[in-house]
Amino acid sequence: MSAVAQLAEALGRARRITILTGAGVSAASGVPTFRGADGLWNRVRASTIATPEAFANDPRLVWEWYDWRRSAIRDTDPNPAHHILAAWTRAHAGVTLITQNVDGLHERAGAERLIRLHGSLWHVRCYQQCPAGADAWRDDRIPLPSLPPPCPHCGGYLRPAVTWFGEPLDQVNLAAAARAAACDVFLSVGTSAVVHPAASLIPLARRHGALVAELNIETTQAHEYVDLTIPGPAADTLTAIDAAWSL
Ligand code: BJW
Repeated sequence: MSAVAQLAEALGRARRITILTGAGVSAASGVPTFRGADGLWNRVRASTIATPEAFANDPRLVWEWYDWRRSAIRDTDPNPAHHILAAWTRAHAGVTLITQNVDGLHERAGAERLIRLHGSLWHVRCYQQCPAGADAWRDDRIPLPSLPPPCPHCGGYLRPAVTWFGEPLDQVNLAAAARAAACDVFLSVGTSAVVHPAASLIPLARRHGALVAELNIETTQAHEYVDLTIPGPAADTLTAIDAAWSL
């Protein structure tokens, strides 16, 4: 039996299904991944852009980079991978989608029960964590009026509401993701599985007894925890699984 057929059969039997996505899911929409030959971290060093220290050192430079990404992503659309995953969340109450992506494409495809582990490019919060500005809110203006944009509450700086290296993930979201790892089938889709704690969900699911499948164009560091590897672009593989799974 093919890996797609095996997975479709397991999905058909499963009560709880959890799907972890990464940048590879948005690649077909034209959103660059982070690692690999054309990855963002090949163009800029993560330490100079995606850390609290980088922002403290040069908030304008960091905001210019986020402003550029926001304007590039604004013109992209969800691809079949986003649409199929969103349809699964709507059709099956046991499906939970966990994403590391900050691009908003799962939301635009209409995903339900979405856990955003690394925040959102389309949200901001007060860098100084003033009482009124500490919780993130949506601000999708492009371009922003000035860089760095001012906090409307205290006049300090706003920052993108994303999770940088060295910052803790939102604990409520992380706890929800860890609970969702206790599932029957766990899919890891389009992530290199190198960034923790997101990548730790894969072995966690395995410890809970889930069948773990990886959908990726390459083998990743998670391969030792994976029961089924389905190579190929996420949009194609998910289309094949969707056709084989009588949901
Ligand atoms: C396709 C495809 C197609 C292409 N179809 N597939 C344990 C061990 C080691 C290190 C650590 C650890 N725990 C913590 C750390 C440190 C660190 C970390 O993980 N470092 C490692 C890199 C070594 N983690 C952190 O710092 C995290 N914070 C933390 O742990 O805090 C602890 C703490 C507690 C208390 C106080 C203080 C601290 C935070 C991590 C934040 C990550 N942030 C980023 C940037 C977000 C904002 C932004 O976008 O600007 O998140 S980095 C970047 O990597 C982004 C992504 O979400 C994340 C994951 O990347 P992803 O999605 O996997 O993309 P790629 O590019 O890596 O892979 C793409 C994949 O797609 C590839 O496999 C391709 O083959 C595939 N692909 N096309 C299918 N068409």
